[in-house]
Amino acid sequence: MKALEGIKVLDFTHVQSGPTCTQLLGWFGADVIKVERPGVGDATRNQLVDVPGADSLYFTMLNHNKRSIELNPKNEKGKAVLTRLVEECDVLVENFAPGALDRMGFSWERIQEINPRIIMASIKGFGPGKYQDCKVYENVAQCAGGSASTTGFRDGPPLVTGAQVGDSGTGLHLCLGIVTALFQREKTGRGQKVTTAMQDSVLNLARVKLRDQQRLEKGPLTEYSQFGEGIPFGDATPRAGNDSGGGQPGRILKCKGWEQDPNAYTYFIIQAAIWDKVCDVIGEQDWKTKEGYANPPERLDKLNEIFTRIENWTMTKTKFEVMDICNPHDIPVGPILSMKEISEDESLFATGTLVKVDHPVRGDYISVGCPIKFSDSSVEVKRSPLLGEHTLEILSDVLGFNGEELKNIIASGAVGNVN
Ligand code: CAO
Repeated sequence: MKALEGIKVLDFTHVQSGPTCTQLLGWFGADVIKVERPGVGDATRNQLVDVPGADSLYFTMLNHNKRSIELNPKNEKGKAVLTRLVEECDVLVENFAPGALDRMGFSWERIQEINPRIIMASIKGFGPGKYQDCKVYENVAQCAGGSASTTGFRDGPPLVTGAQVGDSGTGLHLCLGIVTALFQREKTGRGQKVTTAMQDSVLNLARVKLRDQQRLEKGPLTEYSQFGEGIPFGDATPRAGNDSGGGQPGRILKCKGWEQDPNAYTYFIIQAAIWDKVCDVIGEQDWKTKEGYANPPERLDKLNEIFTRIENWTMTKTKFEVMDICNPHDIPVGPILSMKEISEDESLFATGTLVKVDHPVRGDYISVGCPIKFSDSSVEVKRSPLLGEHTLEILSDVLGFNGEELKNIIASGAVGNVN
């Protein structure tokens, strides 16, 4: 059995944020019906193309476990089909620019009128306010949500991160909102509107930096390297380089081979509880008792010296040797893994976190599977649909159109070319 078996999702999403959400619902067992513009489809099908003629990895990796119907709701017959889909589905998910769904004639009021049990879930860039009408992409959200201003080094510009906290992060938030609303519907019988703004989701993920903003009003942030270096703080949470956010000194240090390999680095944390072990490992036993080194607060102005010494040691080991030596002592370290190393990690394939998927046009490719594991709900990763691959079966099997009615819908051009 799959957790969301029996739940039908009208997936009106495109690009990354919305598809991340509906892909999760598909993995959880919902029947996800992706509505795409006839002949065009989700723009990502043709973005960053690596195999000419095939759907891009951008699309295939975000649209597993979905069926695709081509449908233009701006056409009269298309409107009728979309109305039937709204009647039939439990959830509608969309991430159009603000106002686009209303312009199609499907406002929240109209959708509720058609199906009072439906949950309508939307992603927008910003919540209500002066930016509510803006179109927003990943990096804009990272900047507006406080991530960029707190990422990077103090003496460099703000940085965006590789993890797609704006798009995929918002999709995750929305997915949680949807299953929560489904849970509430079990008791009330009513649907509701669920909205997530990308700015809000990024801010939620950057909440420790808002914590620091308020701490800063009470005094300097002593765990930031900047404090130990005697550099005064401004009035906003600064960028902290690779300092650890939890208050324990930590840095990224070079490992053996760093001169050739851009990822020959390890993260290294020196918690108070394992200080003696760190001293043993690097051969500085006297630091355990030496004045200025023995106690954490005394070490704050010596972190550059201490980490340089630790790095002299890590540079004699590979990042994996550092892990092997430090882990038995509970010294928190972590190798900086490249995407190449990750994509070749058999243990990730064994858990289903990485999966090999076959695709009729592009052939085999690697994708990230469901990162959430259930003990009593199986997750099967299926390939993404071709554009309009399921138009006919959705029209007939899900919506019950047949005979003349079906012919008229197809002839109207509302559903693209149906073979
Ligand atoms: N048939 C016919 N028309 C369709 C259609 C279909 N199946 N699906 C969408 N359209 C139309 C929309 O109705 C809209 O038309 P109007 O503007 O004339 O009303 C048009 O396609 C464009 O939609 P859009 O404005 O959403 O798309 P865009 O490419 O211009 O903008 C994006 C993309 C992502 C910036 C915008 O959708 C947005 O801000 N979304 C919310 C935030 C978000 O999710 N951002 C993350 C994107 S991932 O980085």
